[in-house]
Amino acid sequence: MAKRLKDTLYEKIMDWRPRTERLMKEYGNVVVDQVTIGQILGGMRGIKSLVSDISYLDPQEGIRYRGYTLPEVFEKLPKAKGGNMPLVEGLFYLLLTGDMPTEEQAAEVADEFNKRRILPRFIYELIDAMPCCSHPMTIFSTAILTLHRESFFTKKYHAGISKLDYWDPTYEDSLNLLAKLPEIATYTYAKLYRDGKRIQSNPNLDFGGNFAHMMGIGKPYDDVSRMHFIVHADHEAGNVSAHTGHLVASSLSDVYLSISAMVNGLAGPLHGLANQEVLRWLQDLMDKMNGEVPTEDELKQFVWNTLNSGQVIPGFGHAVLRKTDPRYMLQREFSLKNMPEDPLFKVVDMLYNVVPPILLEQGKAKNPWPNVDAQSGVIQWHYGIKEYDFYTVLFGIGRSIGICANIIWDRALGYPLERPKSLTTAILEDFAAGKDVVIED
Ligand code: CMX
Repeated sequence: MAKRLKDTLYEKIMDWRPRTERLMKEYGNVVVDQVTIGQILGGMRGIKSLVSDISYLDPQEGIRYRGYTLPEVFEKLPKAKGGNMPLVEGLFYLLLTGDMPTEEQAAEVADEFNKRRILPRFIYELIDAMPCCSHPMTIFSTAILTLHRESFFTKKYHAGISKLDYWDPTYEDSLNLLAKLPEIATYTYAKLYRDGKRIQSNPNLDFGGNFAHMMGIGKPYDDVSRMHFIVHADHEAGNVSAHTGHLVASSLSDVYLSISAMVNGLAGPLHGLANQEVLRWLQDLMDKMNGEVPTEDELKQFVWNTLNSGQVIPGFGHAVLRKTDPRYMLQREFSLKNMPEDPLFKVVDMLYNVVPPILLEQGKAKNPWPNVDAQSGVIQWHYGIKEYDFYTVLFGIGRSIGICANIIWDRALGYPLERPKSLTTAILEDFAAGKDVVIED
């Protein structure tokens, strides 16, 4: 019988620890990067100051999960029975261990999720008690936060656990939380948009399949869900959601507190909420066109009108990527295969040609190409989820998988409290004037 995931993880941790310990002890003074005033005032773009082994983002190539490109991840992960997309459970195994799982190993994660998926009653009551106009991301974050009282890590910490063992209850909390996210999300959806009519989960289905089942949407929405959760799982450590999760966890806040905070970061329109913004923007266009697919000239004019009114084009641009996002391309391929005649998809595909030259002509965006959010919402819309406020919750489920893997490894490698140093504008002006500024560490 294959080794249990937790045992495999423990061995990996024991192998990895000497590497970071040696880097810290013997090479702690080696210079990796220098920081400019432009970077300090410019949102810390490009400063190499974080570490994550779960994923790495190359500006030209896009994301790699544990060294694998996204097409490789989709090709090599075990597939769901009766579906064409990989199992989300297998992805979690890969992110956590760095090993491509067998079917048996993915099934072990499925079994773990299954045992832990039942929500405490107070979460249903909490969701029921939220004001009706609450944004689904607010409900999602609040539900996760409220689960904090279940934290195994917090109990162990108060009982006096060794620092070397922090990863273990963090692993347990992570599995407990991830297993519950589809139920939290679908109950929120039912409460907000389906008069509370929910569909009970089916323990015989995988993570993505069960999510589709609870949303009440038939095939191939199970594959859509798997694809959606996998492409959104991680994007290295510096983006707002990943960084927030890591930062909050660095104070030894447990996974519930950290993931709730990361969800709040994801809820901003420049980050995860962009998928909702894309649909809002497209609907505005379709309203103006009385539901007709616009001509290319009409589309160009609409894009320019948005830019000239001082707004960004949602779903385009990226802080790190400098090419079309492979997450966009994967979803585009799916759309071309499964919904080529969808009018909204046709508009999205026209935008792929229309927007980049306009952004280049405008000359501001460093990356004129589409990102993941330009394509994800239109697929959800096609399969009947028209309440686009909900889209970022789906992003949040996927992103939680990667951030939990990151936090478990943060604990395993004993990464400390994050605490960069801030300066004042006057100090920056002294640097700019070439003064001899001395700042004690
Ligand atoms: N439309 C219009 N202008 C854009 C733009 C876009 N899609 N993308 C960048 N720009 C502008 C910026 O607003 C900035 O303008 P100012 O100089 O007036 O402030 C200028 O171009 C330079 O920005 P940048 O260095 O290219 O991009 P940033 O790293 O500052 O920001 C991002 C990256 C994603 C916030 C930005 O491209 C954007 O606002 N895109 C639209 C929102 C979006 O799709 N976000 C989702 C990103 C993926 C995700 O995290 O989910």
